[in-house]
Amino acid sequence: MVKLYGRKTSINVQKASWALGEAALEFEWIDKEGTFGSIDTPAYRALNPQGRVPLLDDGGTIVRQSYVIVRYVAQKFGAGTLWPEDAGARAAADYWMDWQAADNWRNLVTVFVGLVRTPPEERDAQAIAKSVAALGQDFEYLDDQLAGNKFVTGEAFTMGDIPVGAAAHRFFVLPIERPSVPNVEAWYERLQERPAFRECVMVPLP
Ligand SMILES: N[C@@H](CCC(=O)N[C@@H](CS)C(=O)NCC(=O)O)C(=O)O
Repeated sequence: MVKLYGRKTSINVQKASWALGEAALEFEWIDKEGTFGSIDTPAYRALNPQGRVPLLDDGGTIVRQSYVIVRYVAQKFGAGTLWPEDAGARAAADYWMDWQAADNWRNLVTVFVGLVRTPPEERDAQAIAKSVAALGQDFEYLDDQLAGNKFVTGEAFTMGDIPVGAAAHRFFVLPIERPSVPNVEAWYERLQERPAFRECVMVPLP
């Protein structure tokens, strides 16, 4: 059976578990209820010397890095749905995955770490405010994409929705000012109709 390592409160683990849930795959979830650093053991470091989660073990095939896991699960267990077969359609899904990883992530992580992980007296208010503004712009950009689209690449849910959907959940639950993004809100509500999104992503902030 496929094994997923990592605590459910990690956004990177959320992407992996949500992908597995969308593929309707039964899997063993190791350290689901863990906390930061809980998997810092020699046995785990033998699987991932970086000591990071998530990690997927598919019958001895070890897959690391959340976006790689999403793609692996999509291709192996969700071909034709999560993983668009057409190269152009797949590039569109890849675009939104890479946009989230390369552009949106740095804004989200600055706000998340600043407001959730940093005690108030140690916060860099200026850096947080700058990233809150940039994050708002990110979601305005996504809002334009979602005008007339049910999901990020069109009518159907694909792997392209997964990293952006996990980021959107954090965007909506963080205590920040947000611009008006009605298309993102409608899509976020559509995501909430999906059991795997509710179970894997809509968990309280750590
Ligand atoms: N680029 C990696 C980042 C992995 C990462 O930073 N994971 C964090 C959790 S979000 C981690 O393992 N932190 C240590 C811990 O949770 O114990 C990925 O996308 O998988």
